[in-house]
Amino acid sequence: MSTIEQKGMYKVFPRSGKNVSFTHYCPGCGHGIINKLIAEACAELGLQDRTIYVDPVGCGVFTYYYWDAAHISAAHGRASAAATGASRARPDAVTIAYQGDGDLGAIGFNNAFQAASRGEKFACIFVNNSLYGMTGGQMAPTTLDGEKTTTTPFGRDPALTGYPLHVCEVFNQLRAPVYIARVSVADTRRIMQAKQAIRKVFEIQRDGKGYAILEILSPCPTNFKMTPDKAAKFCAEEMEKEFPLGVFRDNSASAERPVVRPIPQCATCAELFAEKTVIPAAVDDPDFAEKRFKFAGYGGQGVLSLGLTVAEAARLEGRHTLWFPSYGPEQRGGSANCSVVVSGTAIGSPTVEHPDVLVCMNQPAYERFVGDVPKGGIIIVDETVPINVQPPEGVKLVRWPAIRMAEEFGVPKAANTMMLAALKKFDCTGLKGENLESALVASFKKKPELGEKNRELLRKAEGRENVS
Ligand SMILES: Cc1ncc(C[n+]2csc(CCOP(=O)(O)OP(=O)(O)O)c2C)c(N)n1
Ligand code: SF4
Repeated sequence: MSTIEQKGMYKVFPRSGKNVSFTHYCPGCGHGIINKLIAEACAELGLQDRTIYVDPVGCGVFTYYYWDAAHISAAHGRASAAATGASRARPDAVTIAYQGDGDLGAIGFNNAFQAASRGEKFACIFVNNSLYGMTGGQMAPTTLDGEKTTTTPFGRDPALTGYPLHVCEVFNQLRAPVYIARVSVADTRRIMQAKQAIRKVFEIQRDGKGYAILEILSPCPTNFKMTPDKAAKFCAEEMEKEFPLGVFRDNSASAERPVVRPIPQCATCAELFAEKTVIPAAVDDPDFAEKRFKFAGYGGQGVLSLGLTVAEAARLEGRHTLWFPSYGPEQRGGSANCSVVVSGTAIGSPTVEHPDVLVCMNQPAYERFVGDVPKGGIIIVDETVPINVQPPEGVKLVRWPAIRMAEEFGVPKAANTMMLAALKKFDCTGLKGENLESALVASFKKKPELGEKNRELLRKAEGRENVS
């Protein structure tokens, strides 16, 4: 790719701490040409301010350094899933998923195929260079019969590894896609055709018409182990025998704008959306010191709802707050934890690596997180947990009889309410006690009698003395 300034691209690419004006692609790589064509089409159509590129893992990974528009980096194979989310959240955006043939054809095939089947409103630009370029040239689903790769050193043998995958032809079995085509960048004539097709998929997205996929045959001289001209020839001659160029479907002229998708109406969502109207905005208060919490135990011990109660109390108080659950694979008995952040200003990340307050309901949870608590922090641990690992210096440890008290009160399931009592008693949250109580009661809104019962138990537990 030349160093001449290109439309739709940044002027310099700040890679590896340097400002350079060339890309990372190998000489003769099709990605470089395709990147330029995409950037030009986007800029020429005046769509830069509306475009969201979803970048892959593969040799195309650095497109966020090159294309001047919004970007999301997806995990390997997940660009179509991320593009689904982006285009649903921003229906008026022009969303472009850029994917290699390993990315889309192998690990990401199902989510790409299902997105196409649902007719998501984005375009997939699918770069087929017949192998895994970034990782050193292994076989991909698109590798040709007899093609040598690092994992098929004697040539791909269909008896062993099957036949090349024809993505356009397979997607052409689906009803929803509006446009399906295959082009190439092997020579100038083909590049000009590719440019037209790329413009077309941008136009389809600009006009909100639905799903489009454009496969682009692309040379990879490095892993073909060929000079750029020989690699381009291989792409034009050998790859096209297996993957003929052409437009498989073009319904763009007749396609209507897809209907706006309704908000999902399962009971929980309906409740959340209904509530949304009454949630007051958080009030900025830079004097309120941010607090980070981790609540951990087994699934079924109520640690997730305990965290949610603290977050809800923060919300009632007009604080910024986030609750972030993490589940083990089991519904009951597996490990579970959640992170809660309460802040006087907007919160950047919901993850909590160093909790100021750690609440542990069991030994594995304690041993997993004890070392993460910083100086000045507090750990509240159920008294049944043996303390085989000492907390870091300057961290206060409270052993609290949550499980025992809940049993004594005749409500064993209320051990999490007992923990809330400890948080209130030792003033760990920085939140008003009345808000903690209200949040607790609100968490039982489907069973109001339990809400009041838990408030009563909370007050009883809070009055508990002789805690080690
Ligand atoms: C989940 C996951 N699995 C595997 C990898 C390793 N990996 C990185 S890129 C890649 C394949 C890239 O090939 P392709 O999608 O064809 O793109 P190209 O590099 O050829 O443009 C693989 C397997 C990864 N990063 N993440
Ligand atoms: S390895 Fe292949 S696909 Fe990757 S940048 Fe080099 S030529 Fe392009």
